[in-house]
Amino acid sequence: MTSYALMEAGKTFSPSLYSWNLIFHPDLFHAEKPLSIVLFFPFPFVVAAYFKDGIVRSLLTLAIFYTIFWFFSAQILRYLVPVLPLFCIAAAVSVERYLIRLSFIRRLIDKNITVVTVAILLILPGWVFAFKTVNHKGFPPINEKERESYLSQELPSYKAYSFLNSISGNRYRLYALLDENMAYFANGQFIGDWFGPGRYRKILDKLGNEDRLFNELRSLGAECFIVNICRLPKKIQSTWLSQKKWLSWKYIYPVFGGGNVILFKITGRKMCHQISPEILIDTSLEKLSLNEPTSWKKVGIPIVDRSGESSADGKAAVKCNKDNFLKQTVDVEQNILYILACKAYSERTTNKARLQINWLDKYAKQFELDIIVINASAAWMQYSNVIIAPERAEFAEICAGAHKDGAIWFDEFSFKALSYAPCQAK
Ligand SMILES: [Ca+2]
Repeated sequence: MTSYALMEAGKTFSPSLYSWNLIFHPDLFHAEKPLSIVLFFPFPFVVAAYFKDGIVRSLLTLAIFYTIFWFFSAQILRYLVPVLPLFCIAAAVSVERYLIRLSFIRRLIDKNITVVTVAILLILPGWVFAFKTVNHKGFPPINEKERESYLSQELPSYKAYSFLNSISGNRYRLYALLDENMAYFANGQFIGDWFGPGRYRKILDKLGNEDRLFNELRSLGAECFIVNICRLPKKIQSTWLSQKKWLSWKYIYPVFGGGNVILFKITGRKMCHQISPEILIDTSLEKLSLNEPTSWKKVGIPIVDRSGESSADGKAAVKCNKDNFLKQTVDVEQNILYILACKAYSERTTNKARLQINWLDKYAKQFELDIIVINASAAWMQYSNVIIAPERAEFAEICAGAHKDGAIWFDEFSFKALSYAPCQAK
């Protein structure tokens, strides 16, 4: 629903700026879908009618009170939708009062062609949006296989719920942190929202302390715990990815990772983890031939610096963007958890690093991928995440680049298998 960054949109209040942003910058209000541009055009008529027409004034006063309430609560576009009909009626009355009563306009609307043209113009933005959506995403899925694929692509955490449903059916009680929109896909009981007994605030401040987190989750009756890492507040996300405190937890341990989501099981039995030897070759990019890492494959022309001035370890590091990066292919076992780690920094902190694993089948053909997007720091920092190798995976192609624009420096990669078993009494 909301996020800590969300209130940024509402620091200053200007009705005209707000109307403009609501229509033309809906992303500021976490809009799932944009509002029609048609809503913007009656604005001058509505303002004029407000001072002269009792009906418009009544409708708009109600709409304004609701909008003020919305402004000081969660500024999410869909929460404003209930008041839009009031605005639409006020807009229709205003346009009728001040536009249609003009004689030359009245002469125009007496013609059928005018009515049809206006009707088409009113519905056109919706059709343009639908056309763009289908053009970009294709038609909706029509069978179970297509549905799974579509949801996995559209919803970063969908695979975690699919995994949980497959191993536990509907016999689980899950606490999902920052993932409230996925409640529909959980077959078991689902807890976690911005408000109420399972509100996020109670959990977010306990992520650094397993005992407190365990007690809180258990008091809610949770048996599983999902963390949507990409929606964590920036500071908490940075600490989560760089310190990986969850790795030392004994009673909350990961069983699934992927798409920036980790699914943990909560148990009363103490669990210990085991980490395999390093799987990647030349993790620090030091083995060079003609200034190119010999164990990594280049895509495009990433910049390899071997002066030692840009490296986190040894002499060499690589600067990548979204088109120019390194990748390395390694053997994996399906349904095994892996920890992927690297050190990264960016000269601009607005840049985002992108760790990507392409999963390849036995024919070395890619059939799935996992992407981890990291807010880059201005200094070298280690980032790590846990990912499960999907069924059919025989190889993993580890890629490191920039997410969208910008460039990221990388060094010290790591890819190791992770497993858990009950701790043995000493
Ligand atoms: Ca290095």
